[in-house]
Parts: sequence; structure tokens; C-alpha cells
Amino acid sequence: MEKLLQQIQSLIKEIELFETNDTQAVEAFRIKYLGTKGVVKELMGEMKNVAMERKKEFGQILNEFKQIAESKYETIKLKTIEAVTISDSRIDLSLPGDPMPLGSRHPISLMKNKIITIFQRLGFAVAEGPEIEDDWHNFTALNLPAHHPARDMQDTFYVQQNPDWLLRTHTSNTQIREMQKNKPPIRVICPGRVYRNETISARSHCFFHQVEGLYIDEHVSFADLKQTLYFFAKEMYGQDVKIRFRPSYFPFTEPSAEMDISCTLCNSAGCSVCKKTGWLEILGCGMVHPHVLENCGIDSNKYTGFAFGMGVERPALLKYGINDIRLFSENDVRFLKQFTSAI
Ligand code: 2NM
Repeated sequence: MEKLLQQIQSLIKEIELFETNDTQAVEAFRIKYLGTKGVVKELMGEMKNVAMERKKEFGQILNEFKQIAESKYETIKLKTIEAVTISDSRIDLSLPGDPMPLGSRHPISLMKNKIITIFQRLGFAVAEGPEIEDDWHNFTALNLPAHHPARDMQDTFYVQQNPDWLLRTHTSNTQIREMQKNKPPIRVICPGRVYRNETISARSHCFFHQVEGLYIDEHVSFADLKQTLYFFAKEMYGQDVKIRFRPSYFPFTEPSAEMDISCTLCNSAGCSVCKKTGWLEILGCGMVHPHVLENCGIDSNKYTGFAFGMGVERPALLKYGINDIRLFSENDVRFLKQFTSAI
């Protein structure tokens, strides 16, 4: 035992005095002291020869020795790394750094943000809501009667565990929630992803993106709706754009309309995109139905409002000249990296 302790003492001295800048010597140090056949392992093997009552003491000393060897190893390893990095003449410190691969915004995000920004300038706030919604917020509150075809299993994805839950079919659910939460005046814009059980093709997908808007206050009129959407169309498609409204039907608005813009591609001359009509349909809109206001606790005798909704995919296809909606959700980097935020 005494002999072993003396041996450890001199090994400690040896370790303390050891210095090197050379990576190979560092590895040799590790093998010599800490390797599977190294000094530490060898000394552990001596344990069996130590008298019973001194085993504990020897164990502790051996442990300390191991730690000294390990910490020395870490120190000399770090030193060589520094030495190599700083002094190795093969490294040219004046070289430029490796370029960091930079991602780009998704074309749907670019288009969505462009729409949002225009309405933000008019004082609309942005609100987001849940994509998994209950039947009431997605349908009932919006004046969609129980047997309305839009509720059909063919159109709506229901959650298997609970038939009251579904994937929202529009972002109006968020407007319902905003009306429940806030008192008029309410000016919100609700962007987000929506789901409909449609066959996937170049023109339609089972999920897509919408931006819906809502403005509620005293004396809000259809004239306000027209001017707001005309401002939007000019900001979005250029100051020379023309708009027209066609009567339409939505259960949640009365009256309802569809808004067209003059075809930006052929300057209204008639082309394949506008199907020779000179007009492109870009959004649906209308005055919020009094039932919807009452469903959300808003007095429909005192307040009126307008709402509108538009898809994001179709304007993005038009703007970027893309011919297949599926490209938006394939995450092919060669496709995605072509779009910049300079729109
Ligand atoms: C559209 C068209 C017309 C709409 C209505 C509402 C709400 F919640 F206020 F009733 N939100 N969005 C609306 C109205 C949406 O999308 C084509």
C-alpha cells in the first residue's frame, strides 16, 4: 500500500509537469493515463492487493488521481486547439466566413402580409384564432342553419373523437370570437389557414389561406364597404384598377356581393385568365347579417357592419405566374427560393 501511494505521488508530479502543444502528444497522454490499458486502470487492478481496512482510503486517493489526470487532459487538449487555430500557417484568417444559408419567405406569406399591411394602414387590427373549431363558432353563429349544405361531410373535416369539433372552413370563426370579446367599434382582419374536403388538383386544395375583414360601428354602410375595398384594390393592383360589385348570397351577410377587379393581365381586353370577360373575381363581401351580430351579443338596432373575405392562393398564382396550387405546399426549396419580399 505505501509503495502504491508513493507511486501515485510521483505520477501526480509527472502529470503536473507535463506540457505540450502537440495533438499527438495529447492523445498519447490520454492513452497512457486514461486509456483502457492505462495507468488509472492498472492502479484500479491493484485494489485487490490492498488490505481490507485500507481499501476505502485507497479508493479515494485513486479517484483524486483520476480527476487530476482528466483535468490535465482537458487543459492540454484546449491549449493545442487554440495553438492550432492561432498559429497554424495553413489557416488564412483573412478569408471571408462561410456563407450562412438564408431562407426566404413563402409566397403565400408574402401575399398575405401585403394584404394585411394595406388594411392595417386603414386602422384594422390583426386577429388570429383556432384552426380546430367547434360547430357553433364555425357555423351556427354565422347564421348557417343546421342543414345548410356547407356543413356537409363532403365539405367539412370533422374531428373523429368529437363530432362537435371540425377544421375551420373559413376564418370567420375568429371574427365571431372578436365580436364576442370586444365592444364596437371593431375593426379586425383575420388571416389564416382554412380546410375544405376537396379533391386536390392544380386549381384546388384541401387547405388554403384566407384573409377576412370586419368593421362594426354605428352607421356603417354599404358605401363604407365599397370605398374601403376600392382603396384596397388600388393599393393592391395599381391606381388604375377598376372594380365592380355583383349581387351574391352568403348566409352571414345581407345584402351580399362579389367584387371583381379589371383584369390586370390583359388590361380588360379579355384573355384566358379572365376567361375573355375582362374581369377577375377577387373577394366576397356584404353587410353583416343582424342574426350574426345578435349571436355575438351586439345590438343590431344600434350597430351595423360590413365583412369581406378573400383567398390568398389565387392572387399569389396570378402575381407570380404559377400554374399549380400544389406547389405551395410541396416545400420544394427550388420553388420556394425564387420569391423575395420585394413585392
Ligand atoms: C366572406 C364574404 C362575406 C364574413 C362575414 C363574417 C362575420 F363574421 F362577420 F359574419 N366574417 N366574414 C364574410 C362575408 C366572408 O368571405 C368570402
